[in-house]
Amino acid sequence: MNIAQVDYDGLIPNNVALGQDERVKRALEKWHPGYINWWNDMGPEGFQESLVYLRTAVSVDPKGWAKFDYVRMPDYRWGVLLAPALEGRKIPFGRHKGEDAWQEVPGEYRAMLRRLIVIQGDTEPASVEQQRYLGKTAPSLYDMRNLFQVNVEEGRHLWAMVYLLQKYFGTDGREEAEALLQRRSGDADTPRMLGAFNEQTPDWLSFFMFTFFTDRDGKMQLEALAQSGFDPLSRTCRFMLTEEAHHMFVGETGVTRIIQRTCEAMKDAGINDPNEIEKVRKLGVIDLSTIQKKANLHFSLTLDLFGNEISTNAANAFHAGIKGRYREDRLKDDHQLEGGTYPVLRLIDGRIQHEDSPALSALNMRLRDDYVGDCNNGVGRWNKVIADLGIPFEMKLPHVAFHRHIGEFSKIRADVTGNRLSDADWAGRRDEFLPSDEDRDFIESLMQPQLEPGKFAGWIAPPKVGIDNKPGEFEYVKIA
Ligand code: BYC
Repeated sequence: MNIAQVDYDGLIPNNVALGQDERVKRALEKWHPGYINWWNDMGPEGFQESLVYLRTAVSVDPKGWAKFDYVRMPDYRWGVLLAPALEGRKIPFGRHKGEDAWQEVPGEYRAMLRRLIVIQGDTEPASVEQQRYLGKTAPSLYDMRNLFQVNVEEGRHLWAMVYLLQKYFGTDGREEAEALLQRRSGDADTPRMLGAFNEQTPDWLSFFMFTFFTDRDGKMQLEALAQSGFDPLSRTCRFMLTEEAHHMFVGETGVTRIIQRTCEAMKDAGINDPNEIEKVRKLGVIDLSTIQKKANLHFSLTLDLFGNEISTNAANAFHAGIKGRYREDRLKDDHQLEGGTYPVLRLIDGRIQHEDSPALSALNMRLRDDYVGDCNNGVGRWNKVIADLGIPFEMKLPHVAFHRHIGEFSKIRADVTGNRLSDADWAGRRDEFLPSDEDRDFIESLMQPQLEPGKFAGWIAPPKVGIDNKPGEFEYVKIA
């Protein structure tokens, strides 16, 4: 079998020779109806009969893996796709460094691996649940199509993790696969596992911020898991990363187009001062300081996804060869980190300061620092658009101690520059930093659907190019 090609003959498209693996094939076929029920209940509301111009993977070859066509979302061919095996691959880090990569789950690491796979799997359907009402307020058919593309691919990422659970974890894998369909984002009794995945995504600015910030955590975590000594996980994550790139494109260009539209409208109206919020809002665009507040919210919620500053879980996972660092294979050190240290920002005697910590225990922070660097590059690109349009405003990431719910800084209140605040000061100033009810109402008032092909809502600029190089008037969604 040619691993690069995907077999579309059976119920479940795959490039893992599922036809020759009766046990797993049957388990996945049994899971399939529950998945479709979940999609119908919790997937995009209101557009399930519409024809959406979606890409589907036909190969895992990085060049030309996707084909585009009109599909009804429930008919999307969700499947199991792994990047090709690298011949002779070795475990790249930790105490087993240099040994052959595992093709089966090593018994002593079974629980740890299962937990990481379940957590990763849990985020995927959660994001679909969070975004399920957005189709109704899409600013264009182009954006609606991108939302649905992201949604079906998050669905496929769930399949990716469920395949690993069903194939490698026996009865408990099957139970976990079932539970992934039972939990619900934001549910009081059966919430999703990580905090940020229980928050709402009430409007399109939030959606773009989520795909910019939270999908970027997805990228970092998948890069770290793609290094895993457990080869099926590594191969799964490597293919997921090719899909993830589009999600971040959606976030980055979405926010950029909003910023661009705001700055253009300000220029046209002769408003140069970004603090003239009411005047800017009267133009029907989102003022830059409200965009900054949304960025503050989504960045801080996403930082929580990196776990605690000092983490034995992270140390154990690295030591075991299960979860590496961001792009471990490009780093130049001993890949074992047993003696080294890493500077971690901590709360010491009430003050926020760096402390050298054992490198193994600091791995969550190392990944988070890489993440912050990656976010800053994106923010730099937003700022270039603002500067090119001549508006004196700079977007900034807030301090990592700002508005945290996990880790050291969850115990304190801090402003966006990292100055500690009393509870009373925080209560008084919160709306300076985070979207207020009034901000939310204003954004909501703009969320009117624009469903005419080639047209865009007034608060967002059109994209530079279409999806699959389609022209501006292209009907990305044929609404049923
Ligand atoms: N919320 O040792 P610690 C994506 C728990 S996004 C709730 O610091 P660790 C996507 C923790 O479970 C990427 N609980 O944790 C994006 C632990 O509990 P137990 C998703 C939390 O393990 C957009 C305890 O606190 N993938 O793909 O070092 C759309 C001690 O914590 C949280 C992954 O995250 C939290 N935020 O780090 C769609 C990769 N943080 O076990 C998709 C897999 C910590 O002691 N997951 N806790 O009861 C991991 O690598 C790690 O589990 C974490 C946490 C980095 C999340």
